Amino acid sequence: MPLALPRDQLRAGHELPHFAGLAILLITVIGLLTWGWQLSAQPKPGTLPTPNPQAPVVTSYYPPGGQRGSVVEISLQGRELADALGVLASLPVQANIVPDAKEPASRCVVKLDLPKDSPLGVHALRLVTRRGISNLLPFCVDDLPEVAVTGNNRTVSEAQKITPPCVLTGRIDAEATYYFRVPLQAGQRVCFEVIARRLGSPLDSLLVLQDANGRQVAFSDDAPGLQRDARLIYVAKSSGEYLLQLRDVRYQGGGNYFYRLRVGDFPCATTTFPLSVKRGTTANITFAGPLLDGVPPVALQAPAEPTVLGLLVSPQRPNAPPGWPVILALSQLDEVLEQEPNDSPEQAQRLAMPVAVNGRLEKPLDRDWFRVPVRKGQRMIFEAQTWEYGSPSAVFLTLRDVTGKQQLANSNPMQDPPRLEYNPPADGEVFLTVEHLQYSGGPEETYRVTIQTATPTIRVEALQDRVEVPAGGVGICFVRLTRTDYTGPVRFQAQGGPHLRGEGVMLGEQNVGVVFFQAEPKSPPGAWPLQILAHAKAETGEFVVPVTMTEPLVATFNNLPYPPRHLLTALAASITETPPFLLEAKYGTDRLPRGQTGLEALVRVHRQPGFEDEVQIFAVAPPAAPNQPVALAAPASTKIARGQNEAKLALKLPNNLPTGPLPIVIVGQAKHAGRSYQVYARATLPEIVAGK
Ligand SMILES: [Ca+2]
Ligand SMILES: [Ca+2]
Ligand SMILES: [Ca+2]
Repeated sequence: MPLALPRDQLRAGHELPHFAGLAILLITVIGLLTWGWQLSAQPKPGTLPTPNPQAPVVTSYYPPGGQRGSVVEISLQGRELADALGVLASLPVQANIVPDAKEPASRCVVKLDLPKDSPLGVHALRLVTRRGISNLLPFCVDDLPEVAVTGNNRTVSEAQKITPPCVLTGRIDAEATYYFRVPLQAGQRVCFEVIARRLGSPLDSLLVLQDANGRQVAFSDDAPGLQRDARLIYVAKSSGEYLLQLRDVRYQGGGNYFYRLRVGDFPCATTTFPLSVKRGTTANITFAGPLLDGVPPVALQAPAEPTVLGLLVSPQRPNAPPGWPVILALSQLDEVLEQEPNDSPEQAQRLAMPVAVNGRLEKPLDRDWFRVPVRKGQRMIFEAQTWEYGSPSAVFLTLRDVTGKQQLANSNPMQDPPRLEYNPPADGEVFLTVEHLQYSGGPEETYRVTIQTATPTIRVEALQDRVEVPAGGVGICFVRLTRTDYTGPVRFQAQGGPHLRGEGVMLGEQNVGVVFFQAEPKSPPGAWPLQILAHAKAETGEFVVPVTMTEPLVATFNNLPYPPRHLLTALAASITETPPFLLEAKYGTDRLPRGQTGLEALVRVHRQPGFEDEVQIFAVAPPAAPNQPVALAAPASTKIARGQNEAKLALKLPNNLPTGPLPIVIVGQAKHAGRSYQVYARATLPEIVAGK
């Protein structure tokens, strides 16, 4: 369908170089002007900066999914949605944005053309405008035909008739139960699988199946491994019309309680098996979970890029509907499979080091024994991963010496992940056993245990999921570092598309810092996947860790404990139109002795012709981290008066800052021609140094 506006200008999409499996296509739509919102208040030191006031924010959208090979029309509501350029997606799609004729700032429709070969699963969409990029919108791509739920099916007599295979899409109101009639033949197998929590919906689904006589024959609240989504599997005892009920477990509901309910005879994987493969290798992947009969292994080549953390893999029988995909993790370790029988020390499987062993607690009371070489004084880490990979297993690890005497066990059974640290008193071997904490077992009770010597590692979390940089200006991202046996410096290198670069440094005592971004002048507005890598140098050599955005992603997915692993690195960068002013800050010194609490910055504004307005200036510091207080002891603000070009900003620092670049950013806010602007100052950070 052609676009509705007269000045529509379609530009060929920027097909970007293949980048972490992401590709984007931008299609330009010129919309209407919109009014900015109010200037935000000065944030407290230690809180995240206020978002770019001109960036689009999507507060609701529907539907959150579609069938591949079709065009899906997604209605978006929010603010600053006008002047959209397109969509940044974690899968190759084409998007047309149709602004609402009456309220272009708060409503639009995204027409998403999903290619037939789109990978199934939960993907990420963001709306891109000339002035910023939106929050991440989780979006499902499925293969099953879609059936919209009428919403009137709230009584048995109004039950909606459905014919498998299909996926039902709808929303749940508070206090409501929804009914469906499903004709089944005797012996027919059917699975009902809700995708709601796993898509970021707050719905805690519950399913009940009744036979034609009104007798309950199956029930599911929280299916193992599905993070409170319901899934039930039933083989019909007699032919007839069955009745399915769907509701929230606490009868809650509302506009964002959306769900997708897959119905059919498809495989129901909970994890891949193995759970992880080594980067750059080829592997044959099988699955763990119910209804996997006849599912062939999937051969794949694991990408080598460190920013790809997981791959979506669907279990599928030939000529049958695909099961919902599970996420295969990627690792740097050799991944081996357990070899049964391994139920006794005599049968213990010998493992080389370092390694990750992938196993299953196949039957109740299964115990898996492994024999691991150790060296005196070489500290070892044994860590089990289950829940974050989708496995329902609660794992109990023990370590025994060769005489069978227990040395260690994970004493806190709910520790996530279960972990043992062992300092071998002599060269030799130890026995590792893996058991189920509740002695249960089954084909879906998979686990992965990594066994390695304690080596320096870091984990870096971005405290925001997107970075916006005006053409010719700067942007920022706060990052938090968790160090394990590493006290050296960490250097950040970031890239978002062809015109945007970022860098930052944290020294040995610092655990929170800033990555600064710059966009070339005259860069076109648009958005790109953002890759931030942390480089660290240990005695054992340099290592590189991708920066993840776990906390923002957990929030996006409505506090889902384990948001999709493959989206943990789905950060985004956007280049926005040049604002009417840019800022530059010069600190009074390059090197600041630790303990000195006063610091001054001179802030200059570079005004575009026609911009004379006052600019409010203030400083922002990231939240506190271990060993590192908030870098501002008091709020700091000033203003550059109308027609003036500079002002001094006095900063008060705590006296116990760790050495390294001072993690402070200076922000300016102004209103101009009815719009609110927020601009970060270009600056070289002074370095806190020990002594005088
Ligand atoms: Ca549930
Ligand atoms: Ca086993
Ligand atoms: Ca065993």
